[in-house]
Amino acid sequence: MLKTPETTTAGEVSFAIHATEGTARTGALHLGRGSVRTPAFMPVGTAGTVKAMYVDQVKDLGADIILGNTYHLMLRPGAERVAALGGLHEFSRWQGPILTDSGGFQVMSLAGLRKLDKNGVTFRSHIDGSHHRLTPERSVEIQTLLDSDIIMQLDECVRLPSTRKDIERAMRLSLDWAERSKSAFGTQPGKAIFGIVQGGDIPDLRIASAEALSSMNFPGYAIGGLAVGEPQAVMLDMIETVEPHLPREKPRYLMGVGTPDDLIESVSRGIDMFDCVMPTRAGRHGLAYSRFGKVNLKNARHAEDPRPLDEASSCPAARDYSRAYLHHLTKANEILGMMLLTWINLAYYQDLMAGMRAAIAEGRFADFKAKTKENWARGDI
Ligand code: PRF
Repeated sequence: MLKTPETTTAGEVSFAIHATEGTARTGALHLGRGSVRTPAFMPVGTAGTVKAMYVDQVKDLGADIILGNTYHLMLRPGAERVAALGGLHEFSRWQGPILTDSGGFQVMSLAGLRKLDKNGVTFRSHIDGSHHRLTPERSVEIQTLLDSDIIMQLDECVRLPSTRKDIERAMRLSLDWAERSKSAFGTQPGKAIFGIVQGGDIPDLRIASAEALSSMNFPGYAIGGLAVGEPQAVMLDMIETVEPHLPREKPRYLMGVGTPDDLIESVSRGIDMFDCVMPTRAGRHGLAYSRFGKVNLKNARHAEDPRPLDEASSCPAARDYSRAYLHHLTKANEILGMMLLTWINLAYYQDLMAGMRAAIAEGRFADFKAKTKENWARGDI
């Protein structure tokens, strides 16, 4: 375990590693708007809201930072409108740091009729079919208008499996866009821009991407292009491949990941930040994440069960309501069912991160990981 703090500074932004165990690290990313304890899970607030949650609830769960999406917010209500209304923090009442994704990934998964060229991507809105264009510069401009605290470079993510040719082309394009994004960002005190490693499931392309980005000296690095169709083992292999080629004194963010098991395995391999729709989306579909693994509240076995989901949870919704009631709300498609399960799931995710942070700080992460996985394997009782 490393005890000497390592700190890097970029403007007013700094990242301090407080302790390590193997490749796992715990520390804090300091931004103008506040600090993010790492490893961190960022709840997804795509359209300026973490769906079915009040901002105070999100904060009280221990989330230090949330995520917003360039793609959704540029289409509705529009970045200029959000800026005129005081920025995304003022608009949504979330006062802590916000990381915004750059839009390219959402264009690829949501927009209609996309056309990619070396300068950007043109697409049609999934909402009303209107035409829009994102370039690296425009993406940074939108994220700046939103008043984002961590801006992501525009990149191109290819789904897996793909050919080496397609993966390499997207990786090289993303490197070019990394430079353009960084120039467009300039210097913004208290804020950061992250570069994104691409390269699919091909080790030498991953390494080339990580090394080229490292030489651009970003305040933080994301690993993109994973959890896009490949098995978990491949994703973990790619993290292991990339990790030694990223500066250890900078934060690393694994984009769009994942299950609780993905989080614990990725933290083991040196990841500091995550975001994923899983806990919030699952909560709106009757699924709960818990100490015992994933529980489907729609299942008829819960219909007459008076017990709470988990009497030992930190979340009142998991302790105070019966499984039978959660089952009923879910079956009846009630709004409260979505609210309670989203709350339960985000609480579980935040508690898992807090557990990992404490375990790394105290040199017992290996034990924490083994026990947590044992509980998941034992399943719901
Ligand atoms: N790039 C960006 N956002 C993303 C991804 C990516 O590769 C992923 C892949 N898991 C999720 N979100 N910009």
